[in-house]
Amino acid sequence: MKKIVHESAKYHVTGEAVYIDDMLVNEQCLHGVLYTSPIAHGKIKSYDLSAAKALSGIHAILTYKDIPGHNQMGPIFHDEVVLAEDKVEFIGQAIFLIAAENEEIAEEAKRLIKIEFEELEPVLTIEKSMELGNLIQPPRKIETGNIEEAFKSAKNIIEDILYVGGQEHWYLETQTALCFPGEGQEIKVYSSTQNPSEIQAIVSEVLGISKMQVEVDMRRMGGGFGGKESEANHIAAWTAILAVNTKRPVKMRFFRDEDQKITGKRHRFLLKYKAAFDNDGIISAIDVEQSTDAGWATDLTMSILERAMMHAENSYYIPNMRIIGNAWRTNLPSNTAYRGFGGPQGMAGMETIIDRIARKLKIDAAEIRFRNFMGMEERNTTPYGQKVENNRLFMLWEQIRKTSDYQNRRKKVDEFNAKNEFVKRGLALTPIKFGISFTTSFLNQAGALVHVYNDGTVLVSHGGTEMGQGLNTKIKQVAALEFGIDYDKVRVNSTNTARVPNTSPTAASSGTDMNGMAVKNAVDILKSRISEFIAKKFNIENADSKSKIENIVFENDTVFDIQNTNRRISFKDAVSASYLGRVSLSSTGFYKTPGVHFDRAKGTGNPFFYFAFGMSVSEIELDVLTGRTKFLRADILHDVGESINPDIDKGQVEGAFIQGVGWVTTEEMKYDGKGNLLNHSPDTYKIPSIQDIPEIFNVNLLQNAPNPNTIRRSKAVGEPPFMLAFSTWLAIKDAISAVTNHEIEPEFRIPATNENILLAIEKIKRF
Ligand code: MTE
Ligand code: QUE
Ligand code: MOS
Repeated sequence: MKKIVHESAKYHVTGEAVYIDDMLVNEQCLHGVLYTSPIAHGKIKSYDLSAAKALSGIHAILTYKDIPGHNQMGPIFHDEVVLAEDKVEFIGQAIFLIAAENEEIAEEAKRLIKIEFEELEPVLTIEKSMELGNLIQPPRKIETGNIEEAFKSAKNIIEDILYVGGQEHWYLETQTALCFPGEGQEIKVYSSTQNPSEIQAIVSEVLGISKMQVEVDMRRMGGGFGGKESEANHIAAWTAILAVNTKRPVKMRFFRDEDQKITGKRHRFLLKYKAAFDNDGIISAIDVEQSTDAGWATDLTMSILERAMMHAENSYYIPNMRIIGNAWRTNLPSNTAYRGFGGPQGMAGMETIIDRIARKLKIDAAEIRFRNFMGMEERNTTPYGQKVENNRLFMLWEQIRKTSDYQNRRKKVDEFNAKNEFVKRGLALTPIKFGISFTTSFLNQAGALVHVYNDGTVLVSHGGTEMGQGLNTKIKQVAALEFGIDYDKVRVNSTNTARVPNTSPTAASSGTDMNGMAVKNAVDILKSRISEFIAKKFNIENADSKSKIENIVFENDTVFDIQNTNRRISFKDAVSASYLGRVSLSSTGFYKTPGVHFDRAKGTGNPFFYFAFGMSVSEIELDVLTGRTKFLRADILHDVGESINPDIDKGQVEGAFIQGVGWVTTEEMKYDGKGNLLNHSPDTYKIPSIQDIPEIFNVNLLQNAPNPNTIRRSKAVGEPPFMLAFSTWLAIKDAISAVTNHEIEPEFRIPATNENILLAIEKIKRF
């Protein structure tokens, strides 16, 4: 296979790539700015906008009363106002919208706004919200077997709480939107969004117009990571309201600190667990209660919680399991989708349980994992009743144990720790199993629109969005491979709601799976039309034997009869002949994932089309006196089926893993007692950088593991490798635990920051 680089790589490097803020606009374009709440909870008593409105260069200062349609922008539940009415519920909540000639004038107007609040007590922690009983939606449950019975007959039981922290998305391009009002009610919206159809829905709702009036266009995002799935709705709604009000193009973009303070993050979780196991470490029962911080509004929280619950067993067979899910309301920004969509938080509980069983029984944790793996033929049902097919865990286990030299290194680490008092090493091997498909079944559909021009070139539109993950590169490859033409003869257009309607978000790692299939469907339709015409043409030109439509093949830039390969025409000539023969050279395509369903009330079903698997081994070195860690080595083996583009997939695995490492190690949100985020820029919020990459980093894709019934036998890759970072997290725990020669269970949480590590060491030393 020819090596194909990311279709935007050159533009990214040269700066030619056009992000929304790079689009050419003229002097008519106004700048939109938010006036936001300085308090986390309170009532708006009064305000005065007159001085601000009088400022020269100000075109509009709007309140919720100026919204032409509904004051509502919740994606699923309608509990999210566009602009505050009489109360504010988090620091950073939008109250007024400002449109000005430039950002400086808008900032000055902000200073001239007078507003008075009556402050109320804010709820800033999950514990406090639980105390007050502030559930944001009804609780959820998944249950299998009989945990009561299993606990009664248990040989060993462990019980504890795990805190799992949130995470800031840190996409390089902050939230942005640009709107152009048109004739009548028409409006064109450029939005940095993973979900153009939802932008269309929200803009039409807040403007009180129908969807046919709203065209949303999205060329590329400078990263999304889930942070532009529903979060992008807000800035698009605000920009659209200002554009319609001023009858001018309006652009809004957040500054980094503003983005970090105002937008939702990965959900933090508090996991309460109880596990029963025998003396070999085989788990018989788990009871887990997942409590999450929804923030002030529901947003995607219930879908995220659902996915957390569906990953509570990770890669293991748990015959008796109960998973309760609760989402709590707080006075913080509404938490949202982030790579893994709850899966990482759910799996963290399971990996902690395994690790604790191993320490309690003094058996290597990797061995305990292996003993509890989901089976190939039996012991292979998830708590929600789906059978795990094409289980790759054993393939991965065999290979990574060898390539990482796990057994030897385990011995070496133990020897090293026996000899060193102030430096300890830690090693861990962890697996992942991640369900592919939206658990909300209707979202598992995609559309495409493929045009073949009569010069033999192809323009592809599809419902997915490019955020750096390489979707458009893979789509280009799929179209070229299916047409049997050169890769450079295909271009993928921007994502546009006027070309492909009613699309799902590009999320749940299913972008290539679904849009790739929709594009293939369109290409198949076009190929059959062209084949029919070309078969006839061959028959007219050669009277000897009949060419049949089924025998026409598209390969190597040509179209030929497989029965008589002399009957051959170039793709370009076939297309131009078809055009002259009045054959339609444009087709839509559609795909829906077969067989997925889930019954929420019962908590059972087959929500996933298939599972992605991976395994990793991490080794770290810990300075016991300072709590500093050094990442010595990581080995990763990840299953992407038959890769459409191995370089892009490897990039996804590395990127996801390191993003996961950031989550489990250095990234931590700190709030003051009033709900102010204290670390809202990269100088205090520590994302991974080059020094955080392991000194030895071996990343490999599992070979000879085609995925049945997917586009070109590939597998989704975007989110699953994020969770490979559990090996890094537990390697750190292993090193801490070595301080007392594994006699005392250390206190541990996500993230294992320098500070948290040092506190854990101090605590076990004092025992
Ligand atoms: N990779 C890059 N470079 N940038 C991103 O924003 N988002 C991730 C993942 N990989 C992301 C990324 C997330 S959260 C998802 S769901 C998938 O990409 C979405 O794209 P896909 O379905 O095409 O894999
Ligand atoms: C994974 C996901 C999403 C999901 C379920 C997953 C996701 C998403 C939704 C969702 C659910 C209901 C809706 C809606 C979206 O569910 O990203 O608009 O009504 O947006 O398992 O990534
Ligand atoms: Mo990814 S969190 O599903 O956008």
